[in-house]
Amino acid sequence: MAVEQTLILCKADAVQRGLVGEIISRFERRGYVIAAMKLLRVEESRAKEHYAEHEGKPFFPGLIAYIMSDPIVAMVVSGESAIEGCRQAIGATDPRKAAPGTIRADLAQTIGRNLVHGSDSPASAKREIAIWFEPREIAVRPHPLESSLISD
Ligand code: IDP
Ligand code: MG
Repeated sequence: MAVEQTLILCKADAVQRGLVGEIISRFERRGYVIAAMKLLRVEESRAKEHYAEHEGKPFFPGLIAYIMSDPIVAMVVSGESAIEGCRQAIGATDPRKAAPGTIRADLAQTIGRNLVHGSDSPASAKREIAIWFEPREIAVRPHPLESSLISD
């Protein structure tokens, strides 16, 4: 186990539907910490860089249009095994296949509007965090469990 950082995006539909607070809350309640966060409109070059692995797939143009259709909220979330843990909290790519209790199962309906992005590996997290944040924008914050152990 190790403290990891992962890149989370509340995609355009999450902002449009007013679900950003609900989504952040799910990560916080799980014990993860927001290390960086911003709301921004995505330009095409950054959208394509972020989703480079999907270039050429039939859904790629629609995916880029979706991510650019309204502002998004980008976050760095940290915690013990945060990369896998956040993916688990987000649920399967297709909301119809996602487990109940996950963000996508509880709040989304279709694969093309599945609300959230989460990095899928340490290499992806490193690459993706660098696309959205400068190092100085990422705060080092104590984790709740660590600080309670220290203060007790
Ligand atoms: P992930 O978001 O669960 O990691 P990926 O396979 O990396 O899923 O796909 C990236 C995003 O592309 C998905 O979250 C979804 O928004 C979109 N996407 C993936 N497959 C499809 C599809 O078959 N139709 C429409 N959109 C898709
Ligand atoms: Mg992915």
